Amino acid sequence: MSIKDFNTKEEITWCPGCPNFGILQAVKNALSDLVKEKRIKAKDIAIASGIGCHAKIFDYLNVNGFYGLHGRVLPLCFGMKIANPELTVIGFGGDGDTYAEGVSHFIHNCRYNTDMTMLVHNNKAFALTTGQATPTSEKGFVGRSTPLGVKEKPLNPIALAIVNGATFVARGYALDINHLKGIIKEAIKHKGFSFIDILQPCLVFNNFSPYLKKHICRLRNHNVSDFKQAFSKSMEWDYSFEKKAKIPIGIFYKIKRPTFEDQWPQLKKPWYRVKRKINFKKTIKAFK
Ligand SMILES: Cc1ncc(C[n+]2csc(CCOP(=O)(O)OP(=O)(O)O)c2C)c(N)n1
Repeated sequence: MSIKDFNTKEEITWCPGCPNFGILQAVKNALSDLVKEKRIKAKDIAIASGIGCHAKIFDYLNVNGFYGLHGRVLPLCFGMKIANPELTVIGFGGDGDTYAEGVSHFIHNCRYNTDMTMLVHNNKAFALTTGQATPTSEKGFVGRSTPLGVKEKPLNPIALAIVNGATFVARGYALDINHLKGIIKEAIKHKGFSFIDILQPCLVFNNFSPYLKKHICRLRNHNVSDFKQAFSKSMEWDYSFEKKAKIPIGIFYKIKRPTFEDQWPQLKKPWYRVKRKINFKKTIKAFK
């Protein structure tokens, strides 16, 4: 399947130049590669999205899936994977979606370690609703809900994921498409819960690309299976805009741990392939 085959006919309504285009391209490139390399089957890809600018990606990718509710990407992904463990499940959330409304799902899915991938388009703002602060907004961020500026410390999703048991944790940059494609491929190939926080400045409501250009660096000489090293690297940037900060991108943590589905005998049998005959008459009678 070529990259073009992942296109849909939908008109793309992101703002011109939005870094979400970079994420879309990186995802299409990664999926096309993985299909060609026979690592995944296109028909088995199932995506889920939240609600927000990020979620429009659902309409722009020619794959199966479920356009979800705000904050509920992960329960959908979890359900799809448990219903059919043969699927390649990928979730797309916003930072508001995942770290505000959906933060409890995020923490628990790190613990569960179901074999699926979560991509967060992190623009440090609720963008579709015109720029309110999210948990990853920097201290001082002035938006529609915070005219006096955010007073709290930002949440660090990389550290949160590592501490709570995610087995693949990475950070990418939406405008570094090739690098991001590489991380997405590794995340999908990983057996377990893989999570990528993708920095995606919003050109209208929170354009921090000039800051990123100065501070982003690649993770090098880093042992991805060392918990302490991964955690310490995750703390190098606290999502604020400090002048001296360095923002590492790449894979922070990658380990093997039994997946949720591997530990349930019921899910090991291919019960999901059994064709069941539903007796509608009996079912309707039961509800009368
Ligand atoms: C339960 C619920 N709460 C609030 C909303 C309103 N809402 C729709 S989109 C959105 C902002 C989404 O922000 P984010 O998840 O960061 O994604 P982005 O638009 O930045 O990509 C909000 C608050 C909603 N649709 N459902």
